[in-house]
Amino acid sequence: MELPLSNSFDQPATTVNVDSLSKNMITVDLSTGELLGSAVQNTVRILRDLQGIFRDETARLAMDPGQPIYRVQAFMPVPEGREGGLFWGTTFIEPGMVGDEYFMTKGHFHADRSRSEYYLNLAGRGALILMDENRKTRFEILERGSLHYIPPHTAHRVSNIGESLLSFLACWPSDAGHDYQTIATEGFSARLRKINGVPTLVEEP
Ligand code: S6P
Ligand code: ZN
Repeated sequence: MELPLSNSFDQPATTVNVDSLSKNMITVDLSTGELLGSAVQNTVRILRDLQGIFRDETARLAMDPGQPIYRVQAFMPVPEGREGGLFWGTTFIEPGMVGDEYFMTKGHFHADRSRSEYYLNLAGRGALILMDENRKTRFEILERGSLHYIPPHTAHRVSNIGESLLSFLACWPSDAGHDYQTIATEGFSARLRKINGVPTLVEEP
């Protein structure tokens, strides 16, 4: 069967055999968020990769450096940096603690500060920590089905505050880019810590 469809996402439409469509097809397992398809890119972050992220470096160094912390899948149908496209991804964060902090992502501003993003939580319980450019920090609870809009000019990171794997879907502009350096040097103004068993946002001194 012949269909007028593109077999490359940023090329003009051509006629392709329907059998080849499956090569570019992405599916989402709606119970876990797992993206399936040959175009999916995978990144894994283990504890060794997260030097300087957690408050208690002594606690981090006492743990297995190979401990998986989080994994990101991304579908990027146009080159990163190109205006007008959209990327799609799933992040999976393991349950666990480093000292009194939950396993969490590195966190970033978008390199183009005007770019926003959506998160949709699928499984587990988390906290989306948001910091504006005046360093005002707040958090939103992620639970199954919760949708989160990350406004422009807002750094974002996610902590797994539950006992099971956390997974959430994300959609962001292809020209957003990632500024990790600002967080690496200045951090967030507050950290989400487990205090008397409760996730509590604590201002940094
Ligand atoms: C991309 C989006 C997510 C994160 C992912 C990991 O803009 O916000 O896909 O990349 O949750 O976090 P991080 O801070 O290590 O990129
Ligand atoms: Zn982002």
